[in-house]
Amino acid sequence: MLTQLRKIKRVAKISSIFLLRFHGVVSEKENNMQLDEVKISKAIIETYNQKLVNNLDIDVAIVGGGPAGLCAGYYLAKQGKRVALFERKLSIGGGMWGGGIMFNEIVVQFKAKRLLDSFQIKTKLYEKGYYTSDAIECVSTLCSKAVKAGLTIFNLMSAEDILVKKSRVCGLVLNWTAVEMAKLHVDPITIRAKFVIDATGHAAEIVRLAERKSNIRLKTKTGMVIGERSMDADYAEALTIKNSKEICSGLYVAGMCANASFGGPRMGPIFGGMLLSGEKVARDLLKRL
Ligand code: 48F
Repeated sequence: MLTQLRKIKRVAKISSIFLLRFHGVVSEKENNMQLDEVKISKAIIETYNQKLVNNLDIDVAIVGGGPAGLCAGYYLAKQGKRVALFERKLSIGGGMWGGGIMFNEIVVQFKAKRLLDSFQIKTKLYEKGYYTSDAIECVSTLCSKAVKAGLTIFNLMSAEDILVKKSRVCGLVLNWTAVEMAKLHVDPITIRAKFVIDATGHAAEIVRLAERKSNIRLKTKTGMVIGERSMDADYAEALTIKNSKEICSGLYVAGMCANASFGGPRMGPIFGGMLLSGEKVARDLLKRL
């Protein structure tokens, strides 16, 4: 028995030495390799292509990579849902980078502090009920956590239209932002999603498309986009969360878009409502997916 154990130990030792040496040889070979420019291009094209193809038919498509969209994406992806976010700009983060008047600090209220804590984003108590956080840490951490949870982000892509079947929003019509900016006559592509989230901020672009191009009656008081009201931070923060819901079949609103659609006020550089709104929409959708 003892000799058998010794034999097993010796075999394990020899194979681990062999594996280490083999790995060493391979990594040394890799280290000394010449880079091929065409291979670099091929790697990018093929990998991106696969990423895009994998996201043509998904559970949730989010438009807008501000705090609300990122937060919704994080919670959905964390539960294993197939979710992609499309952002018009090169950078993700929407209006969060600039804090208030380009002073890159944001304020969150007590109710939302738990979210920043859960993302391990540092907060500082300013005064009872008011916490500040570094805007750069917020955006970069939120983005990193969301991607690591499984959210696929496509930047530089704009949703120029929606896919509608029998008055239900069931996908997005997408084009490169560069095409949009240059006003080139290039047709877009379409993706299908069980649900779409409009997280486009003040502009509420996707909801407006549903109303204007498909004559869809929205679940607002007027059946149409009511439009954002002037500043009232406390009321607006509470209302954002209440307004974050399905606005017409297949389409949810989150973040500032929710208030712009339902006629709530703006709130300025306090971001708790945006994060809580993303969390709420994700929670509601998880019950339906
Ligand atoms: O504006 P934004 O940050 O929206 P949010 O998540 O947060 C609002 C706050 O930033 C702030 C506020 C806080 O109190 O009031 O304004 O509701 O992010 C919206 C993102 O959507 C992108 C846009 O570039 C921005 O990054 N976006 C807008 N329309 C489209 C789009 C579109 N059609 N396609 C793709 N992205």
